[in-house]
Formats: sequence, C-alpha cells, structure tokens
Amino acid sequence: MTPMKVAALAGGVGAGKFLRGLVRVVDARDVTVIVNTADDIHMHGLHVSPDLDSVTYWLGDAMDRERGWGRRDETFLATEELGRFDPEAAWFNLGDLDLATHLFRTRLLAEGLALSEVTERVAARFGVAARLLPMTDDPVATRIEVVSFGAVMDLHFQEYWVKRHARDDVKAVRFEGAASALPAPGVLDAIDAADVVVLCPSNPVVSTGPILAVPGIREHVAERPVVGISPIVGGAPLFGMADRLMPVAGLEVSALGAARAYEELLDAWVIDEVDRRLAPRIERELGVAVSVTDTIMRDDGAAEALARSALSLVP
Ligand code: FO1
Repeated sequence: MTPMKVAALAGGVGAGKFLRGLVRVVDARDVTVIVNTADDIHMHGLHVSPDLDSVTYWLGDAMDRERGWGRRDETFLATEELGRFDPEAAWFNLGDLDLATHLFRTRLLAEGLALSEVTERVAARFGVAARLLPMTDDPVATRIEVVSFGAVMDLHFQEYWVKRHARDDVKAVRFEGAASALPAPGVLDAIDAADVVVLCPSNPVVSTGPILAVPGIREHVAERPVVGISPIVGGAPLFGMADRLMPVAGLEVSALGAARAYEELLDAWVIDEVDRRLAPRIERELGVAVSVTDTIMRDDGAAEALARSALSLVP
C-alpha cells in the first residue's frame, strides 16, 4: 500500500470503477471521496442520490457491473407495477433492492439528519472503508436547457438523460443552488489534508463540474497537487453523455478538451494510449505532466494499474 492521503472528486460509473482500483493501491481509510449530488432527484417522494449510490455500490461490491448503475441481482417489480398504474410516472427505474436505500435515506433526512450523516450510514451498511462525502448537504440541481422542435425546455439532468435519452439539443447547463451551497462538513478538511486530489475519470461538465462549483472547493483544490484521469478516450466518453455537454461548455471532446476543464487546477493528467499523439500538446499548452497508459478499466486489476499510474505522477 502506498502511504498517502487522497481526496477524490467523483461522479458515477467511471469514478466507481476507478475507486475500486484506488483502494487496492492506497489504504481505503486514507481515501475521502467527494461525490457529486447535483444529479439527485426527488422521485415518488424519495430522495435519490445516483452518484453517491453508484460510488457506494461500486466500493461495497454491490454494483451491477454490466448496467453501470444500480444493484447487482436487482429486480424492478415495484417500478413495473408503478408503470401499470401510470406509465408516464415510471421512466426512472428504481430497483427493488435500490428502493430500500432511498427509503432509508428519505426517512433519515425527514428526521433531520444531514445528507452527509445519512451517507455515512449507507456506506457503513455496504462495508465501505473509504470515507464518502456528498459535495454539500444543501440542495443543488443540474438543469439542462434544451431546444426541442423549436421549444425551449428547462429539464432536470435525469429528465434530459434518462427520460429523454439525451436526444435534445443542449443550449446551457447550470447548477441551481450551487452558488449558495456550503461544502459538506469534512470536505474542505479532507482536501486540505490530502497529499493529492484525484479527479476521477468523470464527466467534467456535470459530474466534477458541480463539485467545483460549490464555493470554496475549487479554491482549496487549487492549493493541493492535482492529478486527473481523462474520461474521454479516442474522442468519445467511455460512459455517459459528455460528448453532448462538453461542446456547450466550450470544450473540445478530446483528452485535451477534458484537461482544459481543469486548466488552473491540474498538475498531471492521465490519458489513454489511443490519445498518445495529444500528450505533447497537453504538456505544452496546459503545462501539466502527462502519463499515457491503458485507461480502459475492464476489471479491478486494470483499475488498480490505472490508479498506480495516476499516483506515480504526484509531484
Ligand atoms: N440510468 C438510466 O439510464 N436509466 C434509469 O432508469 C436509471 C435509474 C436510476 C435509478 C437510481 C440510480 O441511482 C441511478 C439510476 N440511473 C439510471 C443512473 C443515473 O441516471 C445516471 O447514470 C447518473 O446520474 C449519472 O452519473
């Protein structure tokens, strides 16, 4: 194990896979994961935190690896039944096992606990040794402004992604509530205490973007050594819809464009072998060290090798 304290900024799938590798390189108790909560949504009265749950299920070995979200050995009987009452209401697939997490979280929040306290309880249930923190205990929501057949619509991120399958033309992305949100207790301390801040291979616009939009977080990250892993490989995201959203943020959909999202923060950037030709430009234009390696996390062993490669860059 490498003796090192790590603070990782994380979204969903890419982060979850990477973190499984990271905790094979660094003692999980020295890892704090600061997770995006701007994808959170209230659904049927329940508070759903997709990225917190993804990271919990990945690290707790409960994730459905094929699907990339939700629990392994899951059934969707409740959602199917809901669809028989009202087909319109059943677009967000809440699994039967997953529902227990949302019921538990919603009850504790209603009793007055903060999201960070609930997150600790949920992570403990799944035996997660790393510390998981929501970026904030305050409500923040990613809103996607789209144009569909000439009509402007303001959608919750999950409506854009899950309900409408990212089919709309995106005009703008904003993080409602971020400007007045406070970092969750422990977030700034974990960053300050970290030997390195790792930017997981997550969508720079809607996963790490909201985390860095919470006042204070970007400023504290800027004071630490920062290593990131490109979520873009060969000009396309490995998961999700970054190719649709990066252009809206003025970013080219490439390993270089993703690095630019972190321009003033980054010390080192890990890119895939297929993007090797971009390395000199990234080094020259952004002034960061670049490591070229296999970034496809086929299994935990590959994720471990990637984490090792990222941590070897720590200045
Ligand atoms: N993603 C889907 O593509 N379809 C779904 O029906 C869906 C349901 C869902 C329920 C709970 C949960 O925690 C995540 C869920 N996701 C679903 C994943 C989620 O929409 C996104 O992938 C993340 O928000 C992006 O990180």
